[in-house]
Amino acid sequence: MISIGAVSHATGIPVDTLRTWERRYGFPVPARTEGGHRTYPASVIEHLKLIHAAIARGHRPLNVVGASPDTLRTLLDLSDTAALTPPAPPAAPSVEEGAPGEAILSAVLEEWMRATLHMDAEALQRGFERCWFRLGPITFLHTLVGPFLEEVGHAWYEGRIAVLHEQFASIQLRQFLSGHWRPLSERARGPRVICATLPGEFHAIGLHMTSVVMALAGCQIVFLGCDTPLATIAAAAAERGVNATLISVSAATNTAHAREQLLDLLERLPPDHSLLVGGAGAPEDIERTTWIASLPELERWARRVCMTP
Ligand code: B12
Repeated sequence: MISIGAVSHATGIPVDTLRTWERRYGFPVPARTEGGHRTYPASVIEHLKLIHAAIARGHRPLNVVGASPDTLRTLLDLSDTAALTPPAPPAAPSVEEGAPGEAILSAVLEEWMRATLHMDAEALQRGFERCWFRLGPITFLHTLVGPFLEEVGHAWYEGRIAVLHEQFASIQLRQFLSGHWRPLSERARGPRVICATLPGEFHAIGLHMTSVVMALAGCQIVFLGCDTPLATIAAAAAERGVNATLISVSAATNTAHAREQLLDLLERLPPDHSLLVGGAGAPEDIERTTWIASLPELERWARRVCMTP
């Protein structure tokens, strides 16, 4: 076990930064000596060096502090060998944090569609991971995941892919997104929020996307998933420390029917419990319910509640 000073010396990361990361991202977590001083296993040094290298290549601490050594190694490899997509037109912007250009987007979507058609899980996961780190989670969700699923839907409609490909892409995305929000949620210390869809609703990806946004802001996710009976949601909401419920309603759901279900749910929830709804089929004007129009708006809501003591 080594001291914080020794870790700082070996990695080049200032002591204050190590303390800030611990507070903000829950990593690195020290043991304490009898005198209360931080002490770390020697293995943390290699891990921190990988994080340091990722930040030096332009990745944001939010995205890399606490990522596993394997993920970081993959990321660094990819940063070094670049080549996100097949050769882009010379004037195309490179994929950096922020909104990527049209040419890059269509090349990425093409690459993901190819992996879907070949049912190549490894290539698809690698493609997701690379863009997640390069664009940052919110831009990744906003500019790539939605258009990808739309393209999957079109391709199926036009007979370019079969139902099994659509299912394959959807499972891969759910796996990828939950692989990211679960560790964030485990480290989070903000309010506990239930995430569910109403009975009869089987579209889960919107729910995983909202879970990513909330876990990133610091909320703890209580994931009940799709097609959840109202009684189950109400029972979870009555648990100690559960402050809010988020319901995702897809375009496939009839809005009037969702309204009836939500009114029924409201009757069953504790009086001081917050109910949030969103998604293309969500009703906008139910009393005592907060309708949220978009993922960036949800991010603002989550950051606000996480900052409220
Ligand atoms: C994958 C998929 C399925 C899978 C779902 C697998 C799974 N476990 O998730 C399966 C095969 C189960 C399925 C079934 C059906 N589907 Co479907 N499905 C899709 C597909 C391809 C992707 C859906 C998806 O995940 N979208 C991803 C996210 C990005 O979109 P989203 O859910 O709208 O969420 C976005 C926002 O609304 C927001 N959001 C979502 N929730 C929340 C919550 C909050 C609080 C906030 C702030 C934001 C937010 O976040 C996302 C960011 O943009 C779409 C095509 C498409 N273009 O979306 C069709 C689609 C949604 N399905 C459709 C239909 C019709 C059906 C079925 C009725 C088909 C049938 N005849 O059986 C059934 C209904 C099942 C049911 N009862 O729920 C239609 C709906 C059309 C419509 N307007 O009515 C679509 C659009 C396809 C189409 N073009 O026809 N489907």
